[in-house]
Amino acid sequence: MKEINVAVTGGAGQIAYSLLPRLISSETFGKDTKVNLRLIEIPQVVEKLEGTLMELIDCGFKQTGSLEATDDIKKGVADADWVLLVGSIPRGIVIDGKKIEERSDLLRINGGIFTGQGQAIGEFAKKDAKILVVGNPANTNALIGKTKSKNQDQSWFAMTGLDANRAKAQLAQKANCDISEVTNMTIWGNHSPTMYPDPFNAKINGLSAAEVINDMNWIEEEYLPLVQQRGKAVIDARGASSAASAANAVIDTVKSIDSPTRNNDWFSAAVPSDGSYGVPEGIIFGYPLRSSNEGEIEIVQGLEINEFAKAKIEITTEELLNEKRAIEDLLD
Ligand code: NAX
Repeated sequence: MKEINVAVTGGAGQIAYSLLPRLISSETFGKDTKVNLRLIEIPQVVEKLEGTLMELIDCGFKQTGSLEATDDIKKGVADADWVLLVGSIPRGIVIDGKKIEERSDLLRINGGIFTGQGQAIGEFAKKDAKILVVGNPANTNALIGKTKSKNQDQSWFAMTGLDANRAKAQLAQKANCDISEVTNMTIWGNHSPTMYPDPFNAKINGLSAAEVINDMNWIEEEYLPLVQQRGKAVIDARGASSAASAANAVIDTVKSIDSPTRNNDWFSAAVPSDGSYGVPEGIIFGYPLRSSNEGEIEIVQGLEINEFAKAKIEITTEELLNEKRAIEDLLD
């Protein structure tokens, strides 16, 4: 059997609880790969991971390798092939007597975390490690982590896969078709309510989804806000944020990155912008991506961006540039 080392921060959180069994079974890395798992938590919580480890042992998967828990990020990411940065400080938490409500405060607090994590990953994870940032604000956290890693050979991604799955599901419902018939979904930009889920380049049975649905009013007034605000709607209904669907999207994203993309399709994740589609370099931006047979990730080029899409992409670009300005000093 091959072996792979996977590090997960936020190991005691609710996404991790849904994610971890699926990581150490055959589901994510295949039947012939043993998964060595390192769970990383903050010192106040790390003891709880003993219980999680017991449950993971009790799953009895053949693909499970060594299991460890630590509050030392350097130890946790040492020799990691994949690092899943799920942990972060949520909005609403009280720190030094102050309730953290503002996105700018959240950016700075989490920015501090991703500074240290990026440095540790750059120094101690595998030379060609892949890193997926889930913890919010995911794109800007990834920007900080990548910058601080000072390691050009590692590949950083921020997760927009849950948004893409949500966007596909809504199109399938509206078109009354099977979700497998919906392909080529792109979430442009930020994992935030400014994201742009693209119904023009998405396809239903190979045709533009927007054309198949043929209802611009629905797209503008219902579809986009529904996908953009889906996270909040889940919190309002469930009293807790999306966890099972987020874990599922982590698995989807890792598999999409690790295996060649099917012909004529693509997947969605945020990567360092390279100027494609007029987006300035220096931010982590949601794009349509393909993974080649050799494991190279490329941004799909040449998609038509109409005036409607252009305006939406500008809004989410502007938000990411503003987020970057708010943490610019952390990028030194
Ligand atoms: P939880 O609050 O249940 O768990 C987070 C865990 O992270 C906690 O156990 C905490 O102790 C740990 N943690 C905090 N700082 C850490 C550090 N420095 N090192 C290691 N662990 C640390 O949150 P959960 O519901 O699991 O969500 C995790 C993150 O995912 C949140 O930031 C959330 O906003 C984000 N999400 C991102 C999504 C995406 O599509 N990109 C969707 C789902 C989710 O909202």
